Amino acid sequence: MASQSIATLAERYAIPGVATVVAGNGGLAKVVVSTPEAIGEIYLHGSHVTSWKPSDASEALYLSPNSLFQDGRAIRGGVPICFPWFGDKQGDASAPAHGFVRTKSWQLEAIERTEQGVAVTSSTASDETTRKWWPADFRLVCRATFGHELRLELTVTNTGSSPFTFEEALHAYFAVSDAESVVLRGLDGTRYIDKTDNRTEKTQSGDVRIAAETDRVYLNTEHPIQLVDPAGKHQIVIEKQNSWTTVVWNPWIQKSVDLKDLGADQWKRFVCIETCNVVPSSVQLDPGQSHIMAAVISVSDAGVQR
Ligand code: TA6
Repeated sequence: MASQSIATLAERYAIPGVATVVAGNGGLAKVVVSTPEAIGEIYLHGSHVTSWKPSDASEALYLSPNSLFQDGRAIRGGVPICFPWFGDKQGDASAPAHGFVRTKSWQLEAIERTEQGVAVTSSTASDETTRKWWPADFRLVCRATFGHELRLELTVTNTGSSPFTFEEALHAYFAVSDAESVVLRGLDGTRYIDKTDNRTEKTQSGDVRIAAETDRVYLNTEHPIQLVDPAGKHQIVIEKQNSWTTVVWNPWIQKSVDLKDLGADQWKRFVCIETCNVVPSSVQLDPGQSHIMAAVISVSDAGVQR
């Protein structure tokens, strides 16, 4: 299907005074939502949420000031969608990191007012380009609901005639005042793969703090995560559904410099907490089957326990 023009999208899907479609950075189409409960935005490039700010709290998501907004490149920050693999593709160094849907242009399907907020639904599917990288036939639907909470639902459907196994992640960048001062609660005693230490498997002791490059896959956990940012007087809770792994990432100083769409000192401004199903918790779908993974994010600026 030809990509839908921004004016046509706005005419067809906008809700006057609530949500519309505009040209965002790089001229990419984005849906902007503004209600008494929250403001937010999502690009059709990658179905990429780049902002969510409930009316009674500060912006919850980090967006790099150096992010690119162009075909073939992922937006740095917000909530990239990783599918059908996470990180580098096993056995193919030429394949795009984190799969290929975060750089595809998704189709806008609906903008609806619901009890939970304004729901923006977009979709993408396998085509001749994706089949070059991954032979399966699939359809993805992303439903992002902007309200007092940010609710993200990713539905994967096997539209082919053979089973397939995939990884998926809502690779969320959460805004913090200083990554070194935040505390992540909810993973005490959980086993994790430490990707900064030759993928050694370890056990989390107590709260997670960022004191160096941090890149961990927490295993067999559906536990909610509380991100406490005492310096910013900010607290974020991430609840998960149908997700059995949680990734925590911060690039620290050198990687922040090396990543040109991040830049020096940007590592201080975010912590990634990723609702996901990655190895060893990949998901298998038989033909016709669907799987829904969800993250429900809430934020409060008051009463942060130190
Ligand atoms: O989620 C952690 C991670 O896999 C890190 O290893 C790092 O590569 C990060 O994702 C960012 O990946 P990207 O391809 O967006 O630069």
